[in-house]
Amino acid sequence: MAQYQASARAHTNIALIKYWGKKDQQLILPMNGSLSLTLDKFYTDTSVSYDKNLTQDEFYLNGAQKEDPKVMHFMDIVRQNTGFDSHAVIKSTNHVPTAAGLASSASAYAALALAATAAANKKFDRQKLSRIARRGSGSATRSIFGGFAEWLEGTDDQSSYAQPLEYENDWDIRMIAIVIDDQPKKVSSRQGMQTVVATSPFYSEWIKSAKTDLKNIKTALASQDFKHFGEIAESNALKMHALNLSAQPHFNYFAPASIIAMNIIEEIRELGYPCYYTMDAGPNVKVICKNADLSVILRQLQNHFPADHLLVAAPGPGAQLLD
Ligand code: 2P0
Repeated sequence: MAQYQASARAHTNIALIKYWGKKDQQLILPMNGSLSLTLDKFYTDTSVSYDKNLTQDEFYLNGAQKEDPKVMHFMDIVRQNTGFDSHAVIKSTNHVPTAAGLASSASAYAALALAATAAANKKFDRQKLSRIARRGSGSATRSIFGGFAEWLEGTDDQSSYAQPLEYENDWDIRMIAIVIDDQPKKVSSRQGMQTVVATSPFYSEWIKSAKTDLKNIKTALASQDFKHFGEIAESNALKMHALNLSAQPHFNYFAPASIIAMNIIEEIRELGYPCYYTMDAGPNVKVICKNADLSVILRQLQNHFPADHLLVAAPGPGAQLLD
């Protein structure tokens, strides 16, 4: 009897040029292209097992059964793409260090896209997998790929997908996640970006500026200009957060310690160690630096934050099937 079962692992990614707004809510088409780094430390393992006797999908997260309409909707999209219309038992485990607050829909939907299509005996190429993952969560589009990835904004379902950016460099890049808080965010990414698109008076300038940032950060990557690379990433993140401050109603993801962390990174930089921060839809601050400077930067940060709140990650691989 044929086995309709597969398991996959996908790693989370952190955007250095941010996605923050959709031009199509249903297809999840972004307003601008984005660029990210997939990380080795944080990932999701997901198994999918189709069973023709089931009348609906069953979803378990970290061992507990969940009612998650987004997952059910995503499985319908998978069924449209595979033509295989059984329901499934889905078991997902997030491998994120305790209390990191870094669990992400990026790794979740990238792993589910691969496991759910493979379990239906479909071997889709990465471009197609990236398009399917996009329908679950925008940032998942990029987690199909390892290392640096660019999500091409596209104009329709066919043309909006991620691709790897394979530039040679000797940076041996690292990302330090400074764990500030692991509480659930007050405003979800989905809601936050929608409010911003609808109300920020700066939104049209953001799109122009993000497009320029994307072009320039790729030039910096190609020319191995780490200083310029980091400066663009940091500035792009702050512009995204400025949108939130300018929305109606306004909101923000800063905790007091987020601001302290950003100021400390700027001070470490003034000591001569290149390091740059970014922040997403939560208070944790992520810092990029070269491995050669990592120990000095960590030592400086340890003067302000407990060592176990400083998590170091390196570039991680793309989504992969598990045995
Ligand atoms: C990003 N973020 O580019 C941006 C920057 C957070 C801040 O993508 O609505 O969970 O599911 O597409 O992907 C987080 O938002 O939102 C995100 P949906 P998603 O990584």
